[in-house]
Amino acid sequence: MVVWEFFVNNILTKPQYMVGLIVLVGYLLLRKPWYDTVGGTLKAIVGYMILSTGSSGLINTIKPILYGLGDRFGLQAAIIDPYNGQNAVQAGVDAGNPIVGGSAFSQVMILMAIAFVANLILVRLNRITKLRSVFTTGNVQIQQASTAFWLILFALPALRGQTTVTLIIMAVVLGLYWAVGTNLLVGYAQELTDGAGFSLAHQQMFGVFVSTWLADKMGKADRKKAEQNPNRKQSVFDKKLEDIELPGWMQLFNDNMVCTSLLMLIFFGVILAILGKNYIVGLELMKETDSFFFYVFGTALSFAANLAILQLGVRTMVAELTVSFKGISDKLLPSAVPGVDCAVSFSFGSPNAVTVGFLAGAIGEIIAILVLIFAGSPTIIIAGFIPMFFDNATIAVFANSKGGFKAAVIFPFISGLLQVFGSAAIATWVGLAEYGGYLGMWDWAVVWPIFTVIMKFAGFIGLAIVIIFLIAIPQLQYMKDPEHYFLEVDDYEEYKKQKGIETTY
Ligand code: ASC
Repeated sequence: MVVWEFFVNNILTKPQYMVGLIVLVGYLLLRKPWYDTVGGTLKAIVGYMILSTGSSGLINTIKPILYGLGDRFGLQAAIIDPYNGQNAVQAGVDAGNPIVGGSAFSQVMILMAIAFVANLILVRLNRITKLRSVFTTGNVQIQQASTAFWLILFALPALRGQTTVTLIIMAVVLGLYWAVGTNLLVGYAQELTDGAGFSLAHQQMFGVFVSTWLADKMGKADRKKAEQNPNRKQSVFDKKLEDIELPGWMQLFNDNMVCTSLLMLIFFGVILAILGKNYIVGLELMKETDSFFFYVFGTALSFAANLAILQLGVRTMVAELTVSFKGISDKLLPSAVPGVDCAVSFSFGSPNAVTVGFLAGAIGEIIAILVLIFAGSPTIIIAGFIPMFFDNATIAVFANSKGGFKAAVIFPFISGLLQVFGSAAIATWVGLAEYGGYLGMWDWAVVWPIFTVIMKFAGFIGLAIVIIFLIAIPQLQYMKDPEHYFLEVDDYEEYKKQKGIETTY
């Protein structure tokens, strides 16, 4: 128990060390010289730390501004943000809310650990389960374990007053969600990264899958139309963002750093103008004597700076992870890839997709929040930065790779609506809104609420339906192309050759 607790607290929940451990074990299994092993492990950890520095830089700069928007207008609202969501569950547990009455938050940690083991076992048995990816992003696993704990106990009161059996039942659902979600994106991630050998393990895996699938249909329909009518000029919106060549002065936007800076200047310029200098000074984000213009300018440009830091971290880490995971997939987990943070995708595809997705998602969220306010919803939502940015940018990167600019706008926009409406509904229904926050990311605003409804109304039959649904997904993926299903992760070059796929990036 002591060793296990040490592992959970220091490694499993700290993705930088989890990735470091994976790289270390991978290189040891590959029997690399000790200096390569040490060097690679350190680089992977440092790479992850750089990624986190960029991501925290973004979060810490923008978070107070978005919260300020709700506060400025005196809204009593639930914040959608994974950390607030986790705190809300903890507050509910501490307050002895009847849904989780008698539980201690430490049970959430045990749930997370058992679910992680369930994920490993499911992938180890992948000739039967067809699951090819392990969830390694511990920071989001705690948030998800907390929310799943609450939702399942809400839906199935018979499980309250938990025993070990209860935790195991929950862990099966959560471990399946992790394994199935990250497996869903193996194909799209391999395509986007030209076989870098990882998938996403985050909070919008189903969201990215559905959006990319629809974007693919859209892209194919556009290409068909173009073939049928060769004279038709392709619109800018049909093109992939990286293929758009802007004329004259608009070339400015071709450079990602410049494009991000300019668009953020407009976006934050508007928000900060609404908040006003006095309010920002009151939040102690700037001094009275500082120039407001430079505060706005600095905030907007720091977005581009932090994004560049994040991307450097990704490149540093991914290079090591790709090579070393071969050791693990040769010896321990055949035909498997690691599932990593969604931000890793920001270094692939079009960098401008990140910015476009964020803005389109933000507009969707703002519209949805206004609808809630005007419709007199019992729960108003305050948009947190993490769902607004990380979900929508990731969806845009993948959607753009299939359906171009149009898809990179439409799917994050829809995501923004779903995040707000889905979260408002579920957080009110299950009582988490009362504690001020909800996880709010795509899968937790759409997929888990659906699971919760099914389990609430069909009881244990509902639980069985959810489990069977999850188990069936990878089987359906496998049935589509049994011959190449595992080759896609075992040897991507050979896979491409056999499938006649050209390298796109
Ligand atoms: C999350 C979460 C974070 C960020 C990070 C993005 O959901 O909890 O800290 O997204 O993982 O890189």
